[in-house]
Amino acid sequence: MTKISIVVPTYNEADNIEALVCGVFGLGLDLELIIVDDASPDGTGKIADRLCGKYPNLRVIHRSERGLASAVVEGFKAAEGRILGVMDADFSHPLDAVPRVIAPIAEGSADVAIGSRYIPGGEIQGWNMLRKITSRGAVLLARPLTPVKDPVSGFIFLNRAVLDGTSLSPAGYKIGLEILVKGRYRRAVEIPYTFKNRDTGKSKLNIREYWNYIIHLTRLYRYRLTRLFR
Ligand SMILES: Nc1nc2c(ncn2[C@@H]2O[C@H](COP(=O)(O)OP(=O)(O)O)[C@@H](O)[C@H]2O)c(=O)[nH]1
Ligand SMILES: [Mg+2]
Repeated sequence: MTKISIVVPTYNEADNIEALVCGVFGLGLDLELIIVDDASPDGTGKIADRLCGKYPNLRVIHRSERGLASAVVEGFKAAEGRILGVMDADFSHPLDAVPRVIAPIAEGSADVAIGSRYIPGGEIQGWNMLRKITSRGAVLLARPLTPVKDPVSGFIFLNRAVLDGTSLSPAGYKIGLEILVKGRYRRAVEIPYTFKNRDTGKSKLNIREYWNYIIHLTRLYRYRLTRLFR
């Protein structure tokens, strides 16, 4: 079986982390799980450390700075798997969708597989209208960068070779978009899934992250343009 490294960024996920770790290992896949915690005040990092005694394939990286996407980059650097992936800690990316998103990479039919809410069969449950509109707006702003319908997805798997020779420097949340723009891949596929808004804990998405997204987009457009005219 191909070894898979799943990176889960966490900030204040004390209510979710144990169930998530248990659920991921319960999938029965050959995987390592890397939690990257940014000094969560609610003790998520400590809970994760404790779980390492129970799950030999669990590792925890502790950082002192904040940033979802940069935490994932840190996790990828430590990862040993041939397949890399990222998912949230709050069960918004359902466990039963994980094998479906990994499948195209494991089978070799794609280099990047994106869990997608914006293709037929995909759905979002539990978001208010404002959140739905801002997400659609974020997708529109990224449209010229990639044909992928859900480029702001945080549920994504890839061959580690996709990152060879790349230098990832995402600002904010959108690790998937960073990979889609800078990664080296021939085929990216989207796998529909139902995003379920979290039941416990709070979203960390705030106005600052909207601003980070604009900064991130600016960098990615500049990156794309400099390569276009080289
Ligand atoms: N390491 C790290 N993880 C973060 C940070 N912000 C959010 N996360 C994690 O990233 C995932 C998605 O965040 P969430 O707040 O649920 O965002 P939403 O689903 O877009 O509302 C969750 O697992 C969070 O714990 C951060 O600054 N650092
Ligand atoms: Mg969430």
